[in-house]
Amino acid sequence: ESRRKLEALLRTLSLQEDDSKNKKDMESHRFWRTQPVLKYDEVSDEIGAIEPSVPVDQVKQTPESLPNDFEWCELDMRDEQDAKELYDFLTKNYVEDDGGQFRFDYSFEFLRWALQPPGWRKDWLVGVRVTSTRRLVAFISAIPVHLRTMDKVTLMTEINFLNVHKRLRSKRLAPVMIREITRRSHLQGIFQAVYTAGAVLPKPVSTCQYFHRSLNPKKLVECGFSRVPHNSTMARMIKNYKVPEKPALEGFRVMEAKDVPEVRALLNKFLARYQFAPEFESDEEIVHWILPHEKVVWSYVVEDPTTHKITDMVSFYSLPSTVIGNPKHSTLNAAYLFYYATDKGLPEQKGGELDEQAQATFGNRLNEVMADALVMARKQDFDVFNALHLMDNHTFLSTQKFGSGDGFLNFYVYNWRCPEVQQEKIGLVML
Ligand code: MYA
Repeated sequence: ESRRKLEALLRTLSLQEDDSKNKKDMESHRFWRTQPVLKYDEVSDEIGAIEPSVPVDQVKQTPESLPNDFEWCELDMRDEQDAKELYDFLTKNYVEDDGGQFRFDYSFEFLRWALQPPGWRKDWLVGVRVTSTRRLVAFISAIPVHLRTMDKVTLMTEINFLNVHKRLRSKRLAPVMIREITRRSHLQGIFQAVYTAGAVLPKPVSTCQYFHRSLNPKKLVECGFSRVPHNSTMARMIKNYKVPEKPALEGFRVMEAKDVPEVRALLNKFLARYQFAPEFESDEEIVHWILPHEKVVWSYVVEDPTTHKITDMVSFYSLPSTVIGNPKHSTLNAAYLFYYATDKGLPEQKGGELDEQAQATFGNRLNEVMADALVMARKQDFDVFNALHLMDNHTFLSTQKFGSGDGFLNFYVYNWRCPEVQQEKIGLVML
């Protein structure tokens, strides 16, 4: 065990060193050096806007200019054809791993869900088309989020799905997309944003490593996602990663509509443990984000058999990846850990620190809840269960047999000065 931990640590250190080699200096960021973000060498012990908000009537009313032959459009996710077009575009052009082996394949249903939460706007789903052919060649999205940094809650836009067609890369179109979504946020009186990226930009609030829990080791090996360690065999791997047939916690069941208010209270209370986390302002948000949504998000609660109170909840979402150029498999079915909460071991006071006894109760409970989540994910035919090293995931990652991956995710805020946040104090999960 300690050797495994040491190896993981060494791996992290060497990857982080590589990462810093990839990092450009501030001056070479032609775009980002002009934006209200902290510089790499800047640290802040304050929280607040970097540049002041401006009255909405002083915001530029006309769109950013695009190169000739291109035009702005909006994608209406209620419309079958728009949603399909966006799905096709992202499936062919969106994020790939460094080795070019896998590419995210967010499903059509998933995109409809992710882009239409309470408060969504069509003018925040921004595309670029080739004027003559109407072909979609770039996209960026914003949705609203109430983000708490330390003890300050701010309405921000959450930026995601920035994508430029493979053949139009490196032509400085991304900065135009970012300026345009910024303008459209400003038009709604929002001057801060939160986003995550694998890319290293000025300046991460936090950086979290990806961890993976094999559920179907044979397929993962065939896809080139994992390898059989030299001191092991496929048969041993299969045995090692086998999960029980049924969940073990008494009262563990699928979340239902009637649980929404209780789940909201439990989750908001739990998220108070973290320094960088969303606040779910209404039951509608929980209905949207947490209540199970077929083929998109799975959520479970633990109902205490005697008091009938909801004591725990856990959710995960489906994000398959296309396996590029593999003769046997075309898709890797990955589940990603989404929000979870427990009240076991938590002190009554919001966000309070745990004593040793409470920490043990809490850690054991999260392990039990995650073990059951893995059982449910396997039942839904997921090949792998992914999680980041954030929230309280450190309490269960190694006990639940997650292994460290080679990906890192950086968390960023726009026009918001704030101190760096330790990984285990990040409570925001982005899709
Ligand atoms: S993260 C997912 C990003 N998407 C992908 O990785 C999909 C595959 N890749 C692509 O489609 C392109 O490579 C992209 C860049 C579109 C990423 N975030 O046009 P360019 C900077 C921010 O010549 P391209 C997500 O969706 C780069 O450092 N900036 O490059 C969150 C350089 O600037 P500088 C990025 O490769 C998005 C400039 O772009 C990223 O053709 C959050 C080069 O432009 C990145 N992921 O296109 C966006 N990658 O010279 C910010 C590169 O300065 C939101 N760059 O280094 C900010 C808040 C806005 C709202 C504010 C409201 C108040």
